[in-house]
Amino acid sequence: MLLEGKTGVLLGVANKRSIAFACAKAASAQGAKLILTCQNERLEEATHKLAEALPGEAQVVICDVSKDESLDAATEVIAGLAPQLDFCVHSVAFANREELEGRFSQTSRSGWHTALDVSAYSLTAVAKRFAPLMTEGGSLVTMSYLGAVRVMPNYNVMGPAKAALEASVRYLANDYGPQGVRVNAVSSGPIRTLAASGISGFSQILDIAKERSPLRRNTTPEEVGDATLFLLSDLSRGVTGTTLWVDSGYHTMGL
Ligand code: IMJ
Repeated sequence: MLLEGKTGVLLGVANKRSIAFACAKAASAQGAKLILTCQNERLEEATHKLAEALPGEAQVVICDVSKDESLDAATEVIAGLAPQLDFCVHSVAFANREELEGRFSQTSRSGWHTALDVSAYSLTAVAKRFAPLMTEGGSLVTMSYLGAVRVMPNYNVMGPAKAALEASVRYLANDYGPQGVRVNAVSSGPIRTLAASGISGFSQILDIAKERSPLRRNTTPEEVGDATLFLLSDLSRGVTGTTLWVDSGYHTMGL
């Protein structure tokens, strides 16, 4: 029971296939008390159903990471639900659909703003509110992708967004380290989730990852959940400010 007696918040549980839900399952199975967030009231019931599917206790709180007022309200509710917070999984990203095709060089100012705001700034927005609740130390984990450091077809503005996210992990780790709050990212291999739906060429990307990665298989949500569990637990107490690759080793190959 690696997370016995601990309470954590998970942002980005959209459905059963979500990486955040795999993290929730892994954490819940290790005794954690969970708080799942959803963007608005419209998604509340579906999120409750997901919470009920977990082995342990899980509550639902509305939190739209693109709105300071929503983040403030959610923080207040969370502070009331738990005497203290121990961990948070940030598994949120969004870019306008039209930015995820064609040439990166054609990115619009508003497309850049939306992608960087929702996918990168939101980590800092969450950290500044939740870290003060982590009075006995804590662990914050976010999700990244190879597109942060290499060019991936159609990933476009999400590349700079994930690069900013990974840089933010380092700066947040430095800010919150003295109070025992660790901040890390998991860089997952491609997985067919809602965030990959309708992305042109995604099947080919999965095939290539499987063919060329050292482990010769695709990444599963369970693998990401278990690596995240490690980063959330005290097993990783000496680890902060880093990106952990969970991609069958794909990133290490030259060709
Ligand atoms: C997303 C776009 C292009 C290529 C992609 C992805 N590859 C992978 C993803 C190769 C693995 C999924 N990924 C890592 C993401 O970060 C996805 C972010 C995303 C997805 C959507 C789809 C629906 C939408 N906006 C989005 N914004 C961000 O409207």
